[in-house]
Amino acid sequence: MTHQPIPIEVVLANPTLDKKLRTIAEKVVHQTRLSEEDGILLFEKGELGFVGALANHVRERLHGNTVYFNRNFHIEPTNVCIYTCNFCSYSRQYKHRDDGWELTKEQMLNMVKKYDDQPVTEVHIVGGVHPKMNLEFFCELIQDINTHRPDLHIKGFTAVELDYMFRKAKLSNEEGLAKMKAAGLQSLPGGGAEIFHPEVREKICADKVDAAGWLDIHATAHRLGMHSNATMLYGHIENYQHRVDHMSRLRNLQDQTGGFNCFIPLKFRNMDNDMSHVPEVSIIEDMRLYAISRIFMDNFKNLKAYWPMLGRQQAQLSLAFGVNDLDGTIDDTTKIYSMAGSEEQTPAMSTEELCDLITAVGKVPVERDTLYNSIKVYGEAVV
Ligand code: V47
Ligand code: SF4
Repeated sequence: MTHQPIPIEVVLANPTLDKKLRTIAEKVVHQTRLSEEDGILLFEKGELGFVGALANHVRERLHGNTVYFNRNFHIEPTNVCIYTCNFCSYSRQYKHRDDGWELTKEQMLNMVKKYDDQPVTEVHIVGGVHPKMNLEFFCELIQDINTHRPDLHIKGFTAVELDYMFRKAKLSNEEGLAKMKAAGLQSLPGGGAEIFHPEVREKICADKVDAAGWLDIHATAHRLGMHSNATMLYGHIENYQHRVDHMSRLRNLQDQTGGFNCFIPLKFRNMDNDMSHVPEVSIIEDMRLYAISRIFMDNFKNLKAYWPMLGRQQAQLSLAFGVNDLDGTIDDTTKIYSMAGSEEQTPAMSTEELCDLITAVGKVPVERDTLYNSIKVYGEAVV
């Protein structure tokens, strides 16, 4: 069974299709950029089947049947954090640091050495903002990893972590990033973006870097020849306007730099945090969000579903709603989602399992590197 969404021609042949939605569908066929109003209308009126058909059309034009995954592992240096984001289930304040963890450089290097015989291509390093883990500490860590295993792509540190490290070192974003690049940092992950709009940001993560600061760090990294990802934390107190505003700011920066590799919507999970009273959104809303972001973010080549957060089955379903990348860690020890209530309590999936999940819905798994160069095509889709 291929679970193919409705072809866009069938959608357009429906004589009762809403006039404004028809205009949007025609724009998608003609590859005309959607306005922010179009994006909001899709959230307000676009039914799952409709947005899925449009998103699948875009996905097939860009990627055919390919679904990417990569082999990486995560290092989380600490969960001690000076910030107090209300949605975070993972961090511990500095005064309660005995309840959290802080890894030494040696411990982190040993984690890298554990993968010496394995064909991983990337290490992803992200954690809390610890007041004592500074720029010098992380530059040394990156240098040591790079010396030990130069073929490993080092993707690390959200704009939130970098902003703090650079301010503490009294360096500009450009000076700080240049130092980290010289040490061996190659890409930035997409975390810390949350929702850019101040109406929401001030309520959920008031004390960390604001939208302008986040965007400036990514723009500067792109100028220095580095690539990065972008995320959006959705499904809490934001409304459709806030989502579209967020995606629009990212789309504008991508127009200027072309430095983003992918967009990763992150579903808010509500266990054990200060927003536990906020209900999680339904799977239908998740899939509509993926589809609309695929349609709206026309200059982002890749849309990633991060399965440890979404869950395996929903991640598989997302492949019919615009997603073309499952991240796909082989041994993911990340705690940020398991502590927030994701059903993936021990998020580890073998390459075989991941490929089966992809071929079962008629797609072709392709291992990629961090920059989306294909490494290996894994067989044909089961149709
Ligand atoms: O910025 C925190 C999110 C992000 C919760 O670039 C939560 O390849 C849901 O950005 N519910 C960090 N989400 C992780 C991240 C990431 C993950 C995987 C791949 C990449 C990449 C980046 O995690 C934070 C925040 O948006 N987060 N708490 C929560 N309760
Ligand atoms: Fe700290 Fe990141 Fe958690 Fe915010 S989301 S409290 S910055 S670890």
